[in-house]
Amino acid sequence: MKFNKICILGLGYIGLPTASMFATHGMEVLGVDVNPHVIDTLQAGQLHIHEPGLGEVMGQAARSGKLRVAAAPEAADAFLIAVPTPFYEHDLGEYNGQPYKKADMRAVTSATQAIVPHLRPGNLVVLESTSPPRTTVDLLVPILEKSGLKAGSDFYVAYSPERVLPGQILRELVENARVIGGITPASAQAGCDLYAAFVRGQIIQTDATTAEMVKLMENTSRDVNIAIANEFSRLAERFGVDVWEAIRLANLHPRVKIFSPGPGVGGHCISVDPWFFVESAPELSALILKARQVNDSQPHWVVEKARQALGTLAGKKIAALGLAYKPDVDDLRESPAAEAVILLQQEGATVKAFEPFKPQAGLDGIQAVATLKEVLAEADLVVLLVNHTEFRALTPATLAALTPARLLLDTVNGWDGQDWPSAGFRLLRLGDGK
Ligand code: SAJ
Repeated sequence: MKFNKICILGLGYIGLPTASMFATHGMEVLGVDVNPHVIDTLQAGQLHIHEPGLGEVMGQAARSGKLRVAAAPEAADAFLIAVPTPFYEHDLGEYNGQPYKKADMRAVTSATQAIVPHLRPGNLVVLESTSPPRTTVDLLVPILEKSGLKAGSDFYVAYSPERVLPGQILRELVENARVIGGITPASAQAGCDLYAAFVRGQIIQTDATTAEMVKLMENTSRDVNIAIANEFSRLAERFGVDVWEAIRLANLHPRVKIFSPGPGVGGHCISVDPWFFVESAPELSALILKARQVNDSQPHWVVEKARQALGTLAGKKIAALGLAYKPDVDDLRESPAAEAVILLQQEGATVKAFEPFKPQAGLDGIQAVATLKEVLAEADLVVLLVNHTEFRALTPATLAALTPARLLLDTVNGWDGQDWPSAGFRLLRLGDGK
């Protein structure tokens, strides 16, 4: 199949790079977003998100006239949905007395509804948003068929998960293998024809529900692996072992790959997607639920470590290094670092935080300062919450000159291997029972 014009709904971390890619590979692309701020920013030639290299590709796409942005869709050959699928913050489900989070599919529903008036015979609709199993067949298809057309015979429908790593999106969009699940084999083939425009990795065809499950399995297995690393770190502290040393030694085994413990699991993917399994079949997802609980409780573990270090948290001044959900990104969504800061404050500490990738971060209830100097100026304890390159590079001498604190809590193993005691510091590391 040949596609000349495509319409991409949702211009976030996935939709915008994807739109720019199609546009720089010869297609006419209309990018759609319901947020007027996003449209205004993009129309002014600016970006509303930070992703290395995106500014150049988008600029190139816009200058060529192939990429336009608008608030509503238009007729096209293919429609691609890349809107967020968060969970409801307060509307929890319950199974056997255990609460679980439920997917908020409102953005997918309304994006699909917005396509209906423009749907023509021969069109392709692709869902990219991470979604609970069976969303394509049970949610998308019935809405699209309100057009009077029959899915699978009059038009094609496919699910294709995005699997790119924030920070490396542009490279991974091109190089990663792409799974395309069609509601019919012809739908999968249409999806392959579309993505072949720029994907250089393998393109594999399957059915829509398998493709949905593949995506959820990838992120869920990562979450479960991180949970066991976090549990190992607690066990190591109990038994007087340094978990980082133990993990390094265990990973010498050719078939063992233990992940890294840390202050918890954040971001918009790994901490969210496993809930889609739990919600869809709680009676079959006991391990997945437990892993979520372990990872979600990890910021509390950080607070306990801080309490042990200081005796009491009440009235203590704490400098928190990092608010992002992981190293060297500016994304603060579901960040365990931010959660740890809030919890420390609830225990009576006065916390200042510094996030170098978003120095003006305005997070509710968090006092974020704009410089490293400022965050360190008055502190009893310095907590390293995100393993940013910039923080890892700090030497004992530099830190000693910037802060009166002589107590350090490293939750990400960023400061191991330096001679902290000779600069007068006591270094505590999460997972280090020695
Ligand atoms: N983390 C640990 N220990 C580890 C690895 C990660 O605590 O050993 C934490 C990170 O600090 C972070 C969280 O987990 O808080 C998630 O980070 P991540 O780098 O594991 O993943 P994401 O959320 O940035 O991106 C993931 C990727 N999925 C997989 O690697 C299976 C990416 O390929 C997906 O495209 C993305 O989710 C997504 O959009 O679903």
